[in-house]
Amino acid sequence: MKIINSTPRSDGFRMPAEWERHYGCVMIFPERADSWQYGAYAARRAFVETASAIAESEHVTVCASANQYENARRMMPSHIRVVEMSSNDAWARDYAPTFVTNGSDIRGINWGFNAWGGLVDGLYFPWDKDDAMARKLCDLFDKDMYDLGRFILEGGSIHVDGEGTCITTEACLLSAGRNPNLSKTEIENYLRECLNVNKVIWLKNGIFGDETNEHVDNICAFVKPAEVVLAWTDDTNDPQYELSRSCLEILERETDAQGRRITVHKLRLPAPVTITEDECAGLDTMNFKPTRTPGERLAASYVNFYIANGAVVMPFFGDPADEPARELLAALFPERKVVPIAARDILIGGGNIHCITQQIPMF
Ligand code: KQY
Repeated sequence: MKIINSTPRSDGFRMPAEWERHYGCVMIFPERADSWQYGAYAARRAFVETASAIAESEHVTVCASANQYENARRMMPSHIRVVEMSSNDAWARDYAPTFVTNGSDIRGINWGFNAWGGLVDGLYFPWDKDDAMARKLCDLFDKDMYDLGRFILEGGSIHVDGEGTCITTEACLLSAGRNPNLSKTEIENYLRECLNVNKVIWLKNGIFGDETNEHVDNICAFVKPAEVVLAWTDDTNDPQYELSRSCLEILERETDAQGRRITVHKLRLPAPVTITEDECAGLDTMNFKPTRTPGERLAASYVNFYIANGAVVMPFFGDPADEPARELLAALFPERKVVPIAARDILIGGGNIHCITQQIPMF
């Protein structure tokens, strides 16, 4: 594995859209007991279901710590590769490499990672093992790497259409805990150079209460060029209403990098999902403080799905909105099977299906 000092743009590499053909997917086996209730046992089952659904149409590699390697190997079906690799938690979207392609080979980007805000408003300390994963994964897949360790970015904070457009949120990328010394223009220039995009659409916010500082992958995702799904509520009393409405206004007046107007499909949210007393009781404390409080609203959204070669793997919350959400995604992805996963145990960790997966483009 070589470290490359130029940029993807200057070398003719670009980040492909998630629906472009994959070689596979990376995931990380959940373990830490202050993220995953009751020792992560139920979360592990949801991870296994997710990995199994994805592995029907692409290679899946699951990274597990030395402590959990044996459990992961036992729980994951045998056609899923399990490798020992240390991490601080299980969010492959955010610290596995972002891969870029030139059409015949791929390279990884290693962004800096500081647990969603470092010592300003990060979610845990330390995060060094997470931060080292992109490099290890580039080595594992024998792919060269652009080292952007100086620039803090998580994979969940960007979405691209593969045709020159990136969507992100100001709440996350301009947050005080990431790159406080860079202006919005400088941050946008990193995205242009590294993802090889010509247009960045800046939404203001994401999902209410999303502890990642409102990653875009929970509120809005491309489903094809010039078409997105947007997490939506019709309840004007819900604090989410204004956040989603502002995104809609921005998307309706924007064009993409090719000058096309953007079609927005509203993907209606479940009723607010809150964590129960019993679930909180199953979480270890962190620095003598609880990591969640009973009644706290979790950032549930159907937008947090993963597009595999043959499937769209989406979260279900046991809500009446589950089925309409499945139907909308099925209509938008007619050539893929939509696979729902009961995702409450992933949500309690603070993210969802998209957050625990990272695609590897075909090479
Ligand atoms: O949503 C994500 N991309 C990660 C959330 C991390 C939460 C840590 N508790």
